[in-house]
Amino acid sequence: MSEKETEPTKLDAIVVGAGVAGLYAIYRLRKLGLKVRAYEAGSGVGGTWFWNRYPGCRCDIESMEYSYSFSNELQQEWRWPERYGTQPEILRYINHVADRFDLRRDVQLNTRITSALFDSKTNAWTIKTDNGEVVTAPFCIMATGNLSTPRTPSVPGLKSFKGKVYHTGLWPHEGVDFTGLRVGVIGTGSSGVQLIPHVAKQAKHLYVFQRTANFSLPARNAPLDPEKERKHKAEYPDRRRAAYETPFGIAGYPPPVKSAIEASEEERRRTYAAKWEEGGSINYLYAYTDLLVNKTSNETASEFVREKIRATVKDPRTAELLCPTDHPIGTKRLILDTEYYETYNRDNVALVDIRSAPINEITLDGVRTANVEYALDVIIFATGFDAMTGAMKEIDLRTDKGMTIEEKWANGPRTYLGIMMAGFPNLFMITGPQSPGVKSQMILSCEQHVDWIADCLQHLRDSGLHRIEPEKAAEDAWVQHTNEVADGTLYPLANSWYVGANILGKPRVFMPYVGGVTAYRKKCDEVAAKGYEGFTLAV
Ligand code: N01
Repeated sequence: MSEKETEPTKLDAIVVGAGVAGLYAIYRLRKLGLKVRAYEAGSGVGGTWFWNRYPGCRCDIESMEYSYSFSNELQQEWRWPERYGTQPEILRYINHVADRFDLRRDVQLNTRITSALFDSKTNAWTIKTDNGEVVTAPFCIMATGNLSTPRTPSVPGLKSFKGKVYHTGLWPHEGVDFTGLRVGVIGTGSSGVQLIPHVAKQAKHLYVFQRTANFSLPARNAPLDPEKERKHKAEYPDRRRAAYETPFGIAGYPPPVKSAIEASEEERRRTYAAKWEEGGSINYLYAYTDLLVNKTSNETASEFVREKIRATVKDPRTAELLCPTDHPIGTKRLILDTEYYETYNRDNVALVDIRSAPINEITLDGVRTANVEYALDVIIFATGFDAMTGAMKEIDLRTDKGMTIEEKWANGPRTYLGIMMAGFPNLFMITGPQSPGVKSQMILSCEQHVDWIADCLQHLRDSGLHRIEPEKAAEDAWVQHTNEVADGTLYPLANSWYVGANILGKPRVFMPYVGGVTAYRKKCDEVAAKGYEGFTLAV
């Protein structure tokens, strides 16, 4: 045993991850006077915005909303140049927050947590890092992110490819120049759709290997209108409060008032056309009350987008392949793009349908489908993440009572409120499965969870308590409620990462809570107000 291991670092709270959630956790827990430290695998802070540096990476929620609300000075001072933040801009913002609030001194970079063990005699978590450090604290907070475990499918022959291979979620810091190269992109989710127009402008030839077509809407990105910014800033505190009263935690879109089938065909077309011109995914889904619960209604919104695709893409066969037919619009993350469909009108871009002729192998020279071998210099995997559960399952997370995360989540995640799990005392998750996280404005949800956790830790301290754990019955009821809410919507119809469909062998369970931010926060607040109802608290 090294000296380091015999003398563990002692903290009041361990935070795993220094993205948006982890940084705010440091800020908030420090205010309680706790000794806290975040351990971060990356060489910088920023989480998802640190890793996802592919060309075209940009947020799909407007900048004025997608930002921290905890400091009015911060939200007044910071200037977003565009309607939607680019990855470099958002990363610059997160770094600014880390500096402005002096958070870096409690962040340890280049450090991956490999294991976490709870000792029920001391009520403490002990974590080990990949550089051999041992750290112990009564509380451990997983700020590990929902889309932080990139996955490359195991295609036969991948190792034999003599060109370069990239994943959008692990993009090289120095960037990549595609000039003169033959590039293949596998995957057409949000990452692929954002990346493809940029690569197309540089590459000699681009092949897009599409298994499933996705719906995408024009982002209509533009420089931020100074008058809009001024008005938004004047109303910021009210707008932040209003956001909590909306299903997705985003204020500013007028809530829908009627069903799509109550509207005439002409009225619907006018409505969808106006939303299409305005840009914004929530905006589009807000056209009518029932787009995410009624298939007939949804089909009107889906077909409108398909018509736009057919009108944009000149080659009718390509256009038809790009029209999604296997899921209702909005049941997968609705993508925002800039010139995605237009890109297929370029002479140097070809769409390859790998649904009808799958990729059989990767060869020395490129990708071989059932029909053709495509010669390539570069392959980019835009194939997504082991979402929502992947990051925590990568850690050897267990208790001295023999509970492991592997077993706990063997048939899909089980949590109480997406914040804690029965059998894992004193372990908190920020935007864990069965919370609205990924179905909301993420920063708002991170702040809500961190605030709830901080209030909980304060309550424990004030009450002389040292241990908190959900009751199994409360967890079971929450899991059941989450499933029932999802089953009342169209979401489970899609083969999305929300149900783990992108990971071979992952149990098909709908993971986010889709009852809306308003109902969810009310529930969390009620639970706390009733003395942490559904939790067992102990000395
Ligand atoms: O990943 P995805 P992503 N062979 O899982 C395909 C957020 N995000 O990185 O649908 C061939 O959505 C797969 O095909 P299929 C956002 O929440 C936000 O794009 O499984 N293809 C699909 O086309 C988003 O939803 C922004 O048939 C394979 C693609 O790869 C989430 O991150 C930007 C395959 C994966 O799509 C994930 O997005 C970027 C295989 N073996 C990301 N395996 C913003 O705008 C997978 N695919 C904020």
